[in-house]
Amino acid sequence: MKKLLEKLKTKENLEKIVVLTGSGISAESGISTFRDNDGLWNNYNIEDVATYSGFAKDPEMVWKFYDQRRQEIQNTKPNKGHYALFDLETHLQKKNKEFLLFTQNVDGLHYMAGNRNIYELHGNLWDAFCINCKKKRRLNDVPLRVLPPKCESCKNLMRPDVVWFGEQLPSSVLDKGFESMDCDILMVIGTSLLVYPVAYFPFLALKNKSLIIEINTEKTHASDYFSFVKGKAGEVLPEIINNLKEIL
Ligand code: BJW
Ligand code: ZN
Repeated sequence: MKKLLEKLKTKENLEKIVVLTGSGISAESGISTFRDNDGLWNNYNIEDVATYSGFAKDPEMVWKFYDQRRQEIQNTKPNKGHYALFDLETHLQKKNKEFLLFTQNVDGLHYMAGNRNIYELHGNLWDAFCINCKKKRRLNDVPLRVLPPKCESCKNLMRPDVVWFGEQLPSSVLDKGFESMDCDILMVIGTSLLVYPVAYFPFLALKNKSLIIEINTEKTHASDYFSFVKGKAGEVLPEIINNLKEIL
């Protein structure tokens, strides 16, 4: 941390700050990550619940998995890490500088914290769409009354609007992500950087000579290339962002 704060003091003319978050930022809100010891992928088989073929085999079981996660998330709130990012966006807006927040999270907590310039790379747990006519629906009922939910228009099966393994990310969001890596600072928060194509983002920013601040409770495979700060997002982000605001 000390090293990073020293480095920040030498920076000037910073105009564009980009943030990439993963499930670690929501851990302090009580939401499970995927690959930590108590993570979701230790308790569920990815093939069964996070691929289209798993869904096609047993839609009811997959919907139960997502409905249970929505039930867990409905009682959670953003934490200090989320609010620090809201503070940063508000500050940059006042200064007429650019702020973009890319998240792999599907929990919607960045919206709840107040951030607005958000790009959801892996979808959102509260949205569903019809596998036939693609009509979208916001899922307000928790738990859902009918499982699996059916399309109001064509009566076909709905699916969660999340990105499963083997599926393309929404192209407008992914393209925006790739083009935004020409930033002055990229903050990479609470992600293992094990899932592609998002895991390429920081390496693109590195190529573009951005300062990359990685915040994580553990080093990742990429930490040695970045300015790594070890700690919980909710604990270290407020301090980093307060220091950043002084130079922005
Ligand atoms: C804290 C903390 C605290 C804890 N503070 N930190 C090579 C190149 C390109 C692609 C591939 C490739 N090899 C394989 C692929 C394909 C695949 C992939 O990447 N697989 C890898 C596992 C190897 N990728 C895909 O399939 C993607 N699509 C794609 O590539 O399309 C192109 C294509 C399609 C078809 C044919 C050919 C090409 C889609 C990926 C979709 C991922 N979906 C999920 C599920 C979403 C829905 C749901 O939630 O159920 O997204 S998987 C899961 O992982 C979820 C997350 O968004 C994602 C990332 O996880 P995250 O957030 O990083 O969590 P963890 O648990 O891994 O890490 C948490 C971190 O937080 C840890 O580091 C902790 O230390 C830290 N932490 N507490 C700070 N308090
Ligand atoms: Zn339909």
